[in-house]
Amino acid sequence: MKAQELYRMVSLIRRVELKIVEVYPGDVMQCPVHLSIGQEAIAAAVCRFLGKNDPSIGTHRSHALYLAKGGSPVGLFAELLGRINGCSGGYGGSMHLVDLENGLMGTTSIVGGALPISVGMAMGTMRPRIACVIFGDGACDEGAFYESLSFASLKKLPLLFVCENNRYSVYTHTDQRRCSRPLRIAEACSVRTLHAPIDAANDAVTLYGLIEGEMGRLRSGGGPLFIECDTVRALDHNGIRDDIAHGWRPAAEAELVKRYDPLILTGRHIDRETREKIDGEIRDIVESAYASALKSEPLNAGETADKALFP
Ligand SMILES: Cc1ncc(C[n+]2csc(CCOP(=O)(O)OP(=O)(O)O)c2C)c(N)n1
Ligand SMILES: [Mg+2]
Repeated sequence: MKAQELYRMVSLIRRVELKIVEVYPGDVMQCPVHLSIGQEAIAAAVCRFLGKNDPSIGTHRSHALYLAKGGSPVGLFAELLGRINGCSGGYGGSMHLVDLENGLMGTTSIVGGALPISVGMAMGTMRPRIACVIFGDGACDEGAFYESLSFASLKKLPLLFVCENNRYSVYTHTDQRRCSRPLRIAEACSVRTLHAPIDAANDAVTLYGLIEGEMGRLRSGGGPLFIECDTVRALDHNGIRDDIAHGWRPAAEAELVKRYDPLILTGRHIDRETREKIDGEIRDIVESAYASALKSEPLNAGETADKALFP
């Protein structure tokens, strides 16, 4: 049952992202998009451990987090289309998703910016609730990363750090940067760590099993947990192009994308018939969500968020 639910979420994230890929060339979405294709299993598995009352925050690449936290596909599509029933009222776009009802406090495009905010969220969180932040390897090049780990460790905060290590900050590989294995910094700050190599991190069922044993300690005041998930980005840093085919990342990356496809790895835990049934249901959900988002009213041209929210 758990495997089916995890597969359903990976399938939902993939299908939503593919819908964006399909419609984006028509210029209907006026915001940049950073797609999660290739990395879907991480949010899917992590968010199974989070309830609506566990505040969470993400980055510029957070469609997967929004959906896995329970956000509606209509709210996401409408946000990208700049419609008033978007999850952020149509003002935020892809990088600024909010869903307070489900405990998604926001997502931010400032690399590393979510980390200190998550520390504040954890400070205001009462046991057994926890806070969670999902961020990329690029955030580990920021000073705020060190400060957040250090403070969370010192105060034994109930904070789940999840690093999606796709080894790239835009097109710069971790080999050319300061920190290729972020969990070492967490270890240096006496934060408990867990490493998910790509075959585990891109398989939601395996990743779920890896994390499961750690959640009791985290929820009962044992201090923060840092999970580093190795993964691979399937498409361009930003937008819908295939940057590997354009030569912006080495061809070997395409091999990783193929070999560690989260939909295939997670799908191996259930039978083909069930997989096809789930995929069919998800296809219908996503198509009708997009159609419904398209019917939502657009924002008034020229109106600013402050005027709309605080008239
Ligand atoms: C403080 C800051 N510096 C630079 C940027 C430009 N920028 C946007 S995304 C990005 C790369 C982020 O890489 P990573 O954190 O690994 O996330 P990924 O895109 O790989 O998911 C950069 C440098 C930014 N948004 N904020
Ligand atoms: Mg990265």
